[in-house]
Amino acid sequence: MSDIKKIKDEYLDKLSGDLNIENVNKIKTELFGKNGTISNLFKKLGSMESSERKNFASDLNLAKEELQEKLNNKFQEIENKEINSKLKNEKVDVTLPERDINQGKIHPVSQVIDEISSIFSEIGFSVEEGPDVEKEYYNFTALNTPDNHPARDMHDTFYLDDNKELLLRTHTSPVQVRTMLKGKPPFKIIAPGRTYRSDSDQTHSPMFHQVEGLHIDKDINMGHLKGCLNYFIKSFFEVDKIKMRFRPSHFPFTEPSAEVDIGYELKNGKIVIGEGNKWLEILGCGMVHPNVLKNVNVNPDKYQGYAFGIGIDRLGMLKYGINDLRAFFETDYRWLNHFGFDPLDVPSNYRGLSR
Ligand code: 2NM
Repeated sequence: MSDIKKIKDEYLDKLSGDLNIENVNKIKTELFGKNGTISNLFKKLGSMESSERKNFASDLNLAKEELQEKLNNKFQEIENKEINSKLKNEKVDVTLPERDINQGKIHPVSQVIDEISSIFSEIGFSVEEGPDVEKEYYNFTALNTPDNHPARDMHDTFYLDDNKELLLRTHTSPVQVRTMLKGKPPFKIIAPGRTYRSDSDQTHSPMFHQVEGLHIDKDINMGHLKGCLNYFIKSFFEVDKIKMRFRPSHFPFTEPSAEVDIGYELKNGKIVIGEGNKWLEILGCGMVHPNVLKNVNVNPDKYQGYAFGIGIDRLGMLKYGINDLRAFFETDYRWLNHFGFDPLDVPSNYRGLSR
């Protein structure tokens, strides 16, 4: 028997056994690898007499084809076996109970910030953000609130160092300061975000949320302020008409300054915004003080405008009938499930802001 036939029979026999994928791969290498038995026989062809070569080459090619076919069949056989055993063992048990799906909820504060941002962007305001940890200068001094100013005590500031140079911002006004310092007028922005004051009771949380607005341009006056706020309040509370009054007030960064109340009435113990003869204070505002404009390199003889500050948490409580501020920040899932918003729920007044 020729060498070729012996080798062929030996390997066909080997490949008939019960093999796994590693065994077959090993045999493949033994035969057809760089130094494989068949590969080496092909190398011999070059040094053979032509008379001998013809038969040898023919036998070798036939053996090669036969062995390759056997190898392929073996690979296929093993693969089929695996698939069949998977099909047998990995059945889906349709009688198992379904898994719980935990759909998250959007916190009322996030919801209200989205609503406010949508409303103001409709009338040309863009949204700006800044750091929670602020420099004393941006939070107070630039806002016409010098070192000895009594308004500083009013804010119950959390200072972060002994020199009182770093603090947790007490309002989002420093965002307006930063925006004006890095740009040129006109400015038409709102700044929503977290704010901090050392104050804690049923209606005050040491961390709370504010949105402040700023509109600076040539010839902006208090009429624009009234129109803007009137539009915002109606839009936010989804009413056609609103009762609104401006009470004189004082802020270091505005002159004149005012606090705004809106009319409401109690119906079955619930607050109804709009008509009624009761007043609810909801925001502070005014015309930006010329000193503030000078501090941010805006010429107050050319440019002026209004600013306002609104407490977001209270606004959300009013709109969605939530009565305890502290529950907002207790991260109680039962509360969030009740008062939170479905991420896929698109409200009828949705204005296309994506989160
Ligand atoms: C308020 C009330 C009145 C205010 C002022 C500024 C700035 F930076 F332009 F001077 N931002 N926000 C402002 C004015 C805030 O909150 C009750």
